[in-house]
Amino acid sequence: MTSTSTALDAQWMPFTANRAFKRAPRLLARAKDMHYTDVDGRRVLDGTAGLWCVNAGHCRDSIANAIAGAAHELDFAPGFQMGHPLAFELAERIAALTPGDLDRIFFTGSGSEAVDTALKIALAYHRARGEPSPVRFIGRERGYHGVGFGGISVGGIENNRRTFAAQLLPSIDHIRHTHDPARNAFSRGMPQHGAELADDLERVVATHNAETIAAVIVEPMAGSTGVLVPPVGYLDRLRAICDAHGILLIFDEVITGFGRCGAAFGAETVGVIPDMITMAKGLTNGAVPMGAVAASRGIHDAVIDGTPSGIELFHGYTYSGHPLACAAGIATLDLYESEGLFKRAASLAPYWEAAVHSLRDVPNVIDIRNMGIVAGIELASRADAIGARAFETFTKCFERGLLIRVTGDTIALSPPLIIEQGQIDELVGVLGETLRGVE
Ligand code: PXG
Ligand code: PLP
Repeated sequence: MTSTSTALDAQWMPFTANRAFKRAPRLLARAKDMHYTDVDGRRVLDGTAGLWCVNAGHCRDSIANAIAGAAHELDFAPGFQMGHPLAFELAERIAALTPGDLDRIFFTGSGSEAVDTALKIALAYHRARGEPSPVRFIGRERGYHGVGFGGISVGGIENNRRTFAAQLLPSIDHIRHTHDPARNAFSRGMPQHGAELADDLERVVATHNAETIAAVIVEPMAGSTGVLVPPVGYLDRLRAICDAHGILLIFDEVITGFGRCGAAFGAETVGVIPDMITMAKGLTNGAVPMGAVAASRGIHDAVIDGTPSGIELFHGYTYSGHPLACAAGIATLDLYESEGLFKRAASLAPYWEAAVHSLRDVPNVIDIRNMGIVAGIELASRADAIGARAFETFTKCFERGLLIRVTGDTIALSPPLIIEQGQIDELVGVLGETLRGVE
């Protein structure tokens, strides 16, 4: 006998309560623009852009056609010691969007792989410069950097680490997170208090000695942990401390990239240029898995020119620069440009901010945070049942035709950037009504 009697047994689902899901599944059948349709024909407004990735809305024809074209023309091309034009074209297109001189692009298959790649490039960079001692990585409490062993090691979400703690990377430390509800609750946009939390990096530097630290990795806006918006001045200060000590700064922009924060990258929104950016999700509008690392020219050249001959970086994935992903990426960047979606996100952000903050007086709401087209709505937890109130809200919203995402007791909203004002009203209206009916 199996534990469930349906055809759902074989798939071991990711980040899912498998038994509960299979007792009461939520199955999506189709999607178009701002909506999903489930297998029962229910139309669901997408308040989460899938999983923060479908920034241009679902099933866009130009992207679908580009993928189909590539599938007919060049299904796969080896990326090791071989290449194909689409990968070079997409790299150039990404390089044109990245800030500063972060214009050397390494392709991966996901955000997790992008993070592991960036960490490896950091080690390779210091080594290529004849400095073997910087090996330590510094992450941040509550950070999410995917699920590879590198990513969970620098990550700061305890649930993602606990089971695997015996085998995490050995030389890691974390700085403090920036969540400070006592001073910043219900901030609109970047909170005013907390720039000085960046000084926690000085504590870590003093503990370990700057010469042992290879890189610091943070999300400009921490999405997965429940939308933690950086305090004004915080990231500038982190940048300054890294510069003072020769430490590389990596921005993990898997969520904040591609318009989510009202510009191509979060780095541009906050006006701070890191040494590397990791990206994924919105790179292909979620249509084909793909991630990438943008490295500064200095990092790239140090590794490439520092190697006398032969392969300069012993790293890469079968699917690095996959033709279908490249075709999807190029078509996606075309759409972002032709529809001006990054600017659209920036100009819609004030309306979005006002709409989500209208939920302030709804029962159990203890904080609302926003940046670009992202919002975190934090609920008070039930005694001994962390996450239960938010999860009940999630299932009830779905029944009413709205997809939201919850993490702990925080509701995270990140709709496609094509959302109309009327749909923002609908999203916030359904969520507010639902919250009023959840004890
Ligand atoms: N870095 C960051 C900052 C992320 O947000 C990853 C790395 C990993 O990317 P991949 O493609 O390997 O999943 C992520 C992914 C959620 C949620 O609802 C967030 C992510 C993935 C799935 C769900 O918070 N972030
Ligand atoms: N495991 C085995 C046995 C492999 O041969 C390969 C790649 O050739 C991998 C894992 C890595 O797969 P990927 O390149 O898709 O990350």
